[in-house]
Amino acid sequence: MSQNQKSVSLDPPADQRLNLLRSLLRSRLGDLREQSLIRQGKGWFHISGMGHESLATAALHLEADDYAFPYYRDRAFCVQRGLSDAELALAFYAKRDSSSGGRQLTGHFSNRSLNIWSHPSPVGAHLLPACGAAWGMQMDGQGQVVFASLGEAASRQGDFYEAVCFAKERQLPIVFVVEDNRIAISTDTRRTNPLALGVLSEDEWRRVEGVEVEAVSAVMQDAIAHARAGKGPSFVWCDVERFSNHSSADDQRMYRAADELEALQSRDPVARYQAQLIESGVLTEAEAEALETEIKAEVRAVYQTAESAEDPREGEQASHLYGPVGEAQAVPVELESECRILDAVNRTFHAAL
Ligand SMILES: Cc1ncc(C[n+]2csc(CCOP(=O)(O)OP(=O)(O)O)c2C)c(N)n1
Repeated sequence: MSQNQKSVSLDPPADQRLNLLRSLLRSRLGDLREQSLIRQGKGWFHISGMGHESLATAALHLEADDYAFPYYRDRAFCVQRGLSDAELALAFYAKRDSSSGGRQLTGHFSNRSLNIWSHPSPVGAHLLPACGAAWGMQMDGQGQVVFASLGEAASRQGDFYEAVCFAKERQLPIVFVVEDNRIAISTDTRRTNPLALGVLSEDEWRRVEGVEVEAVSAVMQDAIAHARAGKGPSFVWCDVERFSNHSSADDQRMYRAADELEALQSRDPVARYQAQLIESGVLTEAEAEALETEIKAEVRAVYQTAESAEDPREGEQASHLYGPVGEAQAVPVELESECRILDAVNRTFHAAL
Protein backbone atom coordinates (compact mmCIF):
# COMPACT_ATOMS: atom_id res chain seq x y z
CA MET A 1 0.00 0.00 0.00
CA SER A 2 1.47 3.37 -0.96
CA GLN A 3 1.90 6.24 1.47
CA ASN A 4 -0.78 8.46 0.06
CA GLN A 5 -3.36 5.68 0.08
CA LYS A 6 -5.82 6.01 2.93
CA SER A 7 -6.23 2.85 4.94
CA VAL A 8 -9.98 2.34 5.14
CA SER A 9 -11.43 -0.97 6.23
CA LEU A 10 -14.69 -1.50 4.43
CA ASP A 11 -15.55 -4.76 6.04
CA PRO A 12 -18.60 -5.24 3.83
CA PRO A 13 -21.12 -7.90 4.81
CA ALA A 14 -20.54 -11.44 3.55
CA ASP A 15 -23.33 -11.32 0.96
CA GLN A 16 -21.87 -8.17 -0.61
CA ARG A 17 -18.43 -9.72 -0.76
CA LEU A 18 -19.90 -12.82 -2.35
CA ASN A 19 -21.76 -10.73 -4.93
CA LEU A 20 -18.55 -8.92 -5.77
CA LEU A 21 -16.75 -12.25 -6.19
CA ARG A 22 -19.54 -13.32 -8.56
CA SER A 23 -18.95 -10.23 -10.71
CA LEU A 24 -15.21 -10.79 -10.77
CA LEU A 25 -15.69 -14.41 -11.80
CA ARG A 26 -18.30 -13.55 -14.42
CA SER A 27 -15.91 -11.05 -15.93
CA ARG A 28 -12.94 -13.43 -15.87
CA LEU A 29 -14.90 -16.43 -17.17
CA GLY A 30 -16.54 -14.31 -19.86
CA ASP A 31 -13.10 -13.20 -21.04
CA LEU A 32 -11.88 -16.79 -21.09
CA ARG A 33 -14.97 -17.83 -23.04
CA GLU A 34 -14.39 -15.13 -25.65
CA GLN A 35 -10.71 -16.05 -25.86
CA SER A 36 -11.65 -19.66 -26.50
CA LEU A 37 -14.32 -18.77 -29.08
CA ILE A 38 -11.84 -16.63 -31.02
CA ARG A 39 -9.50 -19.64 -31.18
CA GLN A 40 -12.39 -21.59 -32.68
CA GLY A 41 -12.76 -18.94 -35.37
CA LYS A 42 -15.93 -17.50 -33.83
CA GLY A 43 -16.57 -13.82 -33.15
CA TRP A 44 -14.39 -11.08 -34.57
CA PHE A 45 -12.18 -9.60 -31.91
CA HIS A 46 -11.49 -9.88 -28.21
CA ILE A 47 -9.79 -7.51 -25.81
CA SER A 48 -9.67 -8.67 -22.24
CA GLY A 49 -9.92 -7.17 -18.78
CA MET A 50 -8.07 -10.06 -17.16
CA GLY A 51 -5.91 -8.68 -14.37
CA HIS A 52 -7.87 -5.40 -14.15
CA GLU A 53 -10.91 -6.85 -12.37
CA SER A 54 -10.46 -5.03 -9.05
CA LEU A 55 -11.72 -1.86 -10.75
CA ALA A 56 -15.16 -3.47 -10.51
CA THR A 57 -15.24 -2.03 -7.01
CA ALA A 58 -15.54 1.50 -8.41
CA ALA A 59 -19.03 0.56 -9.55
CA LEU A 60 -19.97 -0.26 -5.95
CA HIS A 61 -19.65 3.41 -5.04
CA LEU A 62 -21.44 4.91 -8.04
CA GLU A 63 -25.13 5.77 -8.12
CA ALA A 64 -27.50 4.87 -10.95
CA ASP A 65 -27.56 8.42 -12.30
CA ASP A 66 -23.77 8.78 -12.34
CA TYR A 67 -21.99 8.31 -15.67
CA ALA A 68 -19.20 5.94 -16.56
CA PHE A 69 -16.63 6.42 -19.31
CA PRO A 70 -14.69 3.17 -18.91
CA TYR A 71 -12.12 1.79 -21.34
CA TYR A 72 -11.73 -1.61 -22.93
CA ARG A 73 -10.11 -3.30 -19.89
CA ASP A 74 -13.14 -2.49 -17.70
CA ARG A 75 -15.26 -5.53 -18.32
CA ALA A 76 -15.50 -6.29 -14.58
CA PHE A 77 -16.44 -2.69 -13.82
CA CYS A 78 -19.23 -2.90 -16.42
CA VAL A 79 -20.42 -6.25 -15.10
CA GLN A 80 -20.59 -4.87 -11.57
CA ARG A 81 -22.46 -1.80 -12.88
CA GLY A 82 -25.06 -4.13 -14.33
CA LEU A 83 -24.04 -5.15 -17.85
CA SER A 84 -25.34 -8.68 -18.34
CA ASP A 85 -23.50 -11.67 -19.80
CA ALA A 86 -26.15 -11.72 -22.55
CA GLU A 87 -25.38 -8.13 -23.58
CA LEU A 88 -21.66 -8.84 -23.56
CA ALA A 89 -22.20 -11.95 -25.68
CA LEU A 90 -24.33 -10.05 -28.23
CA ALA A 91 -21.64 -7.37 -28.42
CA PHE A 92 -18.96 -10.05 -28.90
CA TYR A 93 -20.81 -11.39 -31.94
CA ALA A 94 -21.69 -7.84 -33.14
CA LYS A 95 -25.35 -8.79 -33.24
CA ARG A 96 -28.30 -6.58 -34.17
CA ASP A 97 -29.60 -6.49 -30.60
CA SER A 98 -26.30 -5.50 -29.05
CA SER A 99 -26.18 -2.00 -27.58
CA SER A 100 -24.37 -0.63 -30.64
CA GLY A 101 -26.46 -2.61 -33.13
CA GLY A 102 -23.32 -4.49 -34.13
CA ARG A 103 -21.30 -1.37 -34.96
CA GLN A 104 -18.79 -1.23 -32.13
CA LEU A 105 -15.72 -3.32 -31.44
CA THR A 106 -15.89 -5.88 -28.66
CA GLY A 107 -14.81 -4.36 -25.35
CA HIS A 108 -16.08 -0.90 -26.23
CA PHE A 109 -18.85 -1.38 -23.69
CA SER A 110 -22.00 0.71 -23.69
CA ASN A 111 -25.42 0.75 -22.13
CA ARG A 112 -27.77 3.70 -22.26
CA SER A 113 -29.76 2.85 -19.14
CA LEU A 114 -26.63 2.15 -17.09
CA ASN A 115 -25.08 5.43 -18.30
CA ILE A 116 -22.07 3.62 -19.74
CA TRP A 117 -20.62 5.65 -22.60
CA SER A 118 -18.90 3.68 -25.34
CA HIS A 119 -15.14 4.08 -25.56
CA PRO A 120 -13.94 5.35 -28.94
CA SER A 121 -10.99 3.45 -30.43
CA PRO A 122 -8.50 6.38 -30.40
CA VAL A 123 -7.34 6.03 -26.81
CA GLY A 124 -8.00 9.00 -24.53
CA ALA A 125 -10.70 10.39 -26.84
CA HIS A 126 -13.41 9.68 -24.27
CA LEU A 127 -11.92 11.98 -21.63
CA LEU A 128 -13.13 15.32 -22.95
CA PRO A 129 -16.69 14.02 -23.46
CA ALA A 130 -16.40 12.71 -19.87
CA CYS A 131 -15.54 16.23 -18.73
CA GLY A 132 -18.47 17.54 -20.74
CA ALA A 133 -20.79 15.19 -18.89
CA ALA A 134 -19.27 16.23 -15.55
CA TRP A 135 -19.67 19.91 -16.45
CA GLY A 136 -23.34 19.32 -17.26
CA MET A 137 -23.78 17.53 -13.94
CA GLN A 138 -22.11 20.38 -12.09
CA MET A 139 -24.54 22.84 -13.69
CA ASP A 140 -27.47 20.60 -12.78
CA GLY A 141 -26.30 20.53 -9.17
CA GLN A 142 -27.71 17.06 -8.45
CA GLY A 143 -24.51 15.64 -6.95
CA GLN A 144 -23.75 13.22 -9.77
CA VAL A 145 -20.22 12.16 -10.67
CA VAL A 146 -18.37 10.80 -13.68
CA PHE A 147 -15.99 7.82 -13.62
CA ALA A 148 -13.41 7.92 -16.42
CA SER A 149 -10.64 5.35 -16.82
CA LEU A 150 -7.72 4.86 -19.19
CA GLY A 151 -4.44 3.01 -19.57
CA GLU A 152 -1.12 4.51 -18.59
CA ALA A 153 -0.04 4.86 -22.23
CA ALA A 154 -3.28 6.68 -23.01
CA SER A 155 -2.25 9.12 -20.27
CA ARG A 156 0.43 10.32 -22.71
CA GLN A 157 -2.29 11.52 -25.11
CA GLY A 158 -3.05 15.22 -25.45
CA ASP A 159 -6.73 14.62 -24.69
CA PHE A 160 -5.77 13.47 -21.21
CA TYR A 161 -4.00 16.76 -20.37
CA GLU A 162 -6.83 18.86 -21.81
CA ALA A 163 -9.29 16.87 -19.73
CA VAL A 164 -7.25 17.11 -16.52
CA CYS A 165 -6.73 20.88 -16.97
CA PHE A 166 -10.36 21.51 -17.72
CA ALA A 167 -11.50 19.37 -14.79
CA LYS A 168 -9.17 21.23 -12.43
CA GLU A 169 -10.07 24.65 -13.82
CA ARG A 170 -13.80 23.99 -13.36
CA GLN A 171 -13.48 21.76 -10.29
CA LEU A 172 -15.56 19.14 -12.08
CA PRO A 173 -17.12 16.14 -10.31
CA ILE A 174 -15.03 13.55 -12.13
CA VAL A 175 -12.78 10.68 -11.06
CA PHE A 176 -9.89 9.86 -13.37
CA VAL A 177 -8.47 6.37 -12.98
CA VAL A 178 -5.28 5.32 -14.74
CA GLU A 179 -4.97 1.52 -14.89
CA ASP A 180 -1.24 0.97 -15.14
CA ASN A 181 -0.30 -2.48 -16.44
CA ARG A 182 3.17 -1.21 -17.45
CA ILE A 183 2.81 -2.20 -21.07
CA ALA A 184 1.23 -0.62 -24.14
CA ILE A 185 0.65 -3.42 -26.62
CA SER A 186 4.33 -4.54 -26.66
CA THR A 187 6.04 -1.36 -25.36
CA ASP A 188 7.31 -1.15 -21.79
CA THR A 189 5.91 2.03 -20.24
CA ARG A 190 7.57 1.90 -16.82
CA ARG A 191 9.92 4.80 -17.49
CA THR A 192 7.79 6.72 -19.94
CA ASN A 193 4.45 7.11 -18.19
CA PRO A 194 3.73 10.66 -16.97
CA LEU A 195 3.89 9.74 -13.28
CA ALA A 196 7.38 8.22 -13.74
CA LEU A 197 8.43 11.29 -15.73
CA GLY A 198 7.34 13.60 -12.91
CA VAL A 199 4.75 15.28 -15.13
CA LEU A 200 1.94 14.49 -12.67
CA SER A 201 2.04 15.33 -9.00
CA GLU A 202 2.45 12.20 -6.87
CA ASP A 203 0.61 13.95 -4.04
CA GLU A 204 -2.44 14.44 -6.15
CA TRP A 205 -2.61 10.93 -7.62
CA ARG A 206 -3.65 8.32 -5.10
CA ARG A 207 -1.76 5.17 -5.93
CA VAL A 208 -3.26 1.81 -5.17
CA GLU A 209 -2.24 -1.80 -5.65
CA GLY A 210 -4.73 -3.30 -8.10
CA VAL A 211 -4.30 -6.87 -6.92
CA GLU A 212 -5.90 -5.91 -3.58
CA VAL A 213 -9.61 -5.71 -4.34
CA GLU A 214 -10.67 -4.18 -1.02
CA ALA A 215 -7.87 -1.60 -1.09
CA VAL A 216 -9.02 -0.50 -4.54
CA SER A 217 -12.57 -0.31 -3.24
CA ALA A 218 -11.52 1.93 -0.35
CA VAL A 219 -9.60 4.30 -2.61
CA MET A 220 -12.45 4.45 -5.10
CA GLN A 221 -14.95 5.11 -2.33
CA ASP A 222 -12.89 8.08 -1.15
CA ALA A 223 -12.21 9.37 -4.65
CA ILE A 224 -15.87 9.23 -5.65
CA ALA A 225 -17.02 10.82 -2.38
CA HIS A 226 -14.52 13.66 -2.89
CA ALA A 227 -15.83 14.41 -6.39
CA ARG A 228 -19.45 14.06 -5.25
CA ALA A 229 -18.91 16.51 -2.41
CA GLY A 230 -18.05 19.23 -4.94
CA LYS A 231 -14.36 19.25 -4.06
CA GLY A 232 -13.27 18.89 -7.68
CA PRO A 233 -11.71 16.04 -9.61
CA SER A 234 -10.08 12.99 -8.01
CA PHE A 235 -7.11 11.16 -9.44
CA VAL A 236 -6.35 7.47 -8.91
CA TRP A 237 -3.39 5.51 -10.25
CA CYS A 238 -3.99 1.78 -10.00
CA ASP A 239 -1.17 -0.74 -10.55
CA VAL A 240 -2.52 -3.82 -12.30
CA GLU A 241 -1.39 -6.65 -14.56
CA ARG A 242 -2.38 -7.51 -18.09
CA PHE A 243 -2.76 -11.26 -18.04
CA SER A 244 -3.78 -11.65 -21.64
CA ASN A 245 -2.40 -10.65 -24.98
CA HIS A 246 -3.11 -7.01 -25.79
CA SER A 247 -5.98 -8.27 -27.92
CA SER A 248 -6.87 -11.28 -30.03
CA ALA A 249 -4.70 -9.77 -32.78
CA ASP A 250 -1.56 -10.25 -30.71
CA ASP A 251 0.58 -12.91 -29.00
CA GLN A 252 2.44 -11.57 -25.98
CA ARG A 253 4.77 -14.59 -25.88
CA MET A 254 6.56 -12.84 -28.75
CA TYR A 255 7.68 -9.97 -26.53
CA ARG A 256 7.32 -11.02 -22.86
CA ALA A 257 9.59 -13.63 -21.33
CA ALA A 258 8.03 -16.86 -20.10
CA ASP A 259 9.16 -16.23 -16.50
CA GLU A 260 7.63 -12.74 -16.57
CA LEU A 261 4.31 -14.21 -17.69
CA GLU A 262 4.57 -16.90 -15.02
CA ALA A 263 5.25 -14.30 -12.30
CA LEU A 264 2.07 -12.40 -13.16
CA GLN A 265 0.02 -15.28 -11.80
CA SER A 266 0.87 -14.36 -8.22
CA ARG A 267 -0.80 -10.99 -8.78
CA ASP A 268 -4.24 -12.20 -9.77
CA PRO A 269 -6.91 -10.03 -8.09
CA VAL A 270 -9.69 -12.57 -8.64
CA ALA A 271 -7.77 -15.52 -7.21
CA ARG A 272 -6.55 -13.41 -4.31
CA TYR A 273 -10.01 -12.10 -3.45
CA GLN A 274 -11.47 -15.60 -3.65
CA ALA A 275 -8.74 -16.90 -1.32
CA GLN A 276 -9.41 -14.04 1.12
CA LEU A 277 -13.12 -14.86 1.21
CA ILE A 278 -12.36 -18.52 1.84
CA GLU A 279 -9.92 -17.59 4.58
CA SER A 280 -12.43 -15.32 6.28
CA GLY A 281 -15.16 -17.97 6.13
CA VAL A 282 -17.45 -16.27 3.58
CA LEU A 283 -17.42 -19.47 1.53
CA THR A 284 -15.66 -22.81 1.57
CA GLU A 285 -13.22 -24.03 -1.04
CA ALA A 286 -15.84 -26.49 -2.32
CA GLU A 287 -18.43 -23.69 -2.57
CA ALA A 288 -15.95 -21.52 -4.46
CA GLU A 289 -15.35 -24.36 -6.91
CA ALA A 290 -19.09 -24.90 -7.31
CA LEU A 291 -19.64 -21.18 -7.89
CA GLU A 292 -17.03 -21.14 -10.63
CA THR A 293 -18.54 -24.23 -12.29
CA GLU A 294 -22.01 -22.67 -12.12
CA ILE A 295 -20.92 -19.34 -13.65
CA LYS A 296 -18.85 -21.09 -16.32
CA ALA A 297 -21.93 -23.06 -17.42
CA GLU A 298 -24.12 -19.94 -17.41
CA VAL A 299 -21.62 -17.98 -19.49
CA ARG A 300 -21.20 -20.85 -21.95
CA ALA A 301 -24.98 -21.10 -22.43
CA VAL A 302 -25.38 -17.37 -22.93
CA TYR A 303 -22.69 -17.26 -25.64
CA GLN A 304 -24.25 -20.27 -27.33
CA THR A 305 -27.60 -18.49 -27.51
CA ALA A 306 -26.06 -15.22 -28.69
CA GLU A 307 -24.23 -16.95 -31.55
CA SER A 308 -27.47 -17.58 -33.40
CA ALA A 309 -29.07 -14.20 -32.64
CA GLU A 310 -29.96 -12.01 -35.59
CA ASP A 311 -27.15 -10.16 -37.38
CA PRO A 312 -27.56 -6.48 -38.33
CA ARG A 313 -29.88 -6.20 -41.32
CA GLU A 314 -28.79 -4.96 -44.66
CA GLY A 315 -29.97 -1.38 -45.14
CA GLU A 316 -29.89 -0.53 -41.45
CA GLN A 317 -26.41 0.95 -41.45
CA ALA A 318 -27.80 4.46 -41.16
CA SER A 319 -30.37 3.75 -38.42
CA HIS A 320 -30.02 5.81 -35.26
CA LEU A 321 -27.92 8.48 -36.92
CA TYR A 322 -29.00 11.99 -36.09
CA GLY A 323 -29.77 13.16 -39.61
CA PRO A 324 -29.96 12.01 -43.18
CA VAL A 325 -26.74 10.76 -44.70
CA GLY A 326 -25.33 13.47 -46.99
CA GLU A 327 -24.50 12.93 -50.61
CA ALA A 328 -20.77 12.73 -51.31
CA GLN A 329 -19.70 15.76 -53.35
CA ALA A 330 -18.04 14.94 -56.61
CA VAL A 331 -14.60 16.47 -57.03
CA PRO A 332 -14.80 19.19 -59.69
CA VAL A 333 -13.25 18.01 -62.95
CA GLU A 334 -10.70 20.87 -63.06
CA LEU A 335 -9.30 19.73 -59.66
CA GLU A 336 -9.32 16.03 -60.29
CA SER A 337 -5.65 15.79 -61.27
CA GLU A 338 -4.22 18.12 -58.64
CA CYS A 339 -6.84 17.99 -55.91
CA ARG A 340 -5.58 18.39 -52.38
CA ILE A 341 -7.77 17.54 -49.38
CA LEU A 342 -8.00 21.21 -48.44
CA ASP A 343 -9.24 22.19 -51.91
CA ALA A 344 -11.89 19.52 -51.75
CA VAL A 345 -13.03 20.68 -48.29
CA ASN A 346 -13.15 24.33 -49.37
CA ARG A 347 -15.01 23.48 -52.55
CA THR A 348 -17.53 21.44 -50.60
CA PHE A 349 -18.18 24.27 -48.14
CA HIS A 350 -18.53 26.81 -50.94
CA ALA A 351 -20.92 24.54 -52.78
CA ALA A 352 -23.00 24.13 -49.64
CA LEU A 353 -23.35 27.90 -48.98
C1 LIG B 1 -4.61 7.60 -30.27
C2 LIG B 1 -4.29 6.15 -30.44
N1 LIG B 1 -3.01 5.78 -30.65
C3 LIG B 1 -2.70 4.47 -30.78
C4 LIG B 1 -3.68 3.52 -30.71
C5 LIG B 1 -3.33 2.05 -30.86
N2 LIG B 1 -3.46 1.45 -29.54
C6 LIG B 1 -4.57 0.80 -29.15
S1 LIG B 1 -4.48 0.27 -27.58
C7 LIG B 1 -2.91 0.85 -27.41
C8 LIG B 1 -2.15 0.66 -26.13
C9 LIG B 1 -2.71 1.50 -25.05
O1 LIG B 1 -2.01 1.18 -23.88
P1 LIG B 1 -2.55 1.65 -22.48
O2 LIG B 1 -3.21 2.98 -22.61
O3 LIG B 1 -1.46 1.54 -21.49
O4 LIG B 1 -3.72 0.62 -22.16
P2 LIG B 1 -3.63 -0.97 -22.06
O5 LIG B 1 -4.04 -1.49 -23.41
O6 LIG B 1 -2.23 -1.33 -21.70
O7 LIG B 1 -4.59 -1.32 -21.00
C10 LIG B 1 -2.48 1.48 -28.57
C11 LIG B 1 -1.15 2.09 -28.74
C12 LIG B 1 -5.01 3.96 -30.50
N3 LIG B 1 -6.03 3.10 -30.41
N4 LIG B 1 -5.28 5.26 -30.34
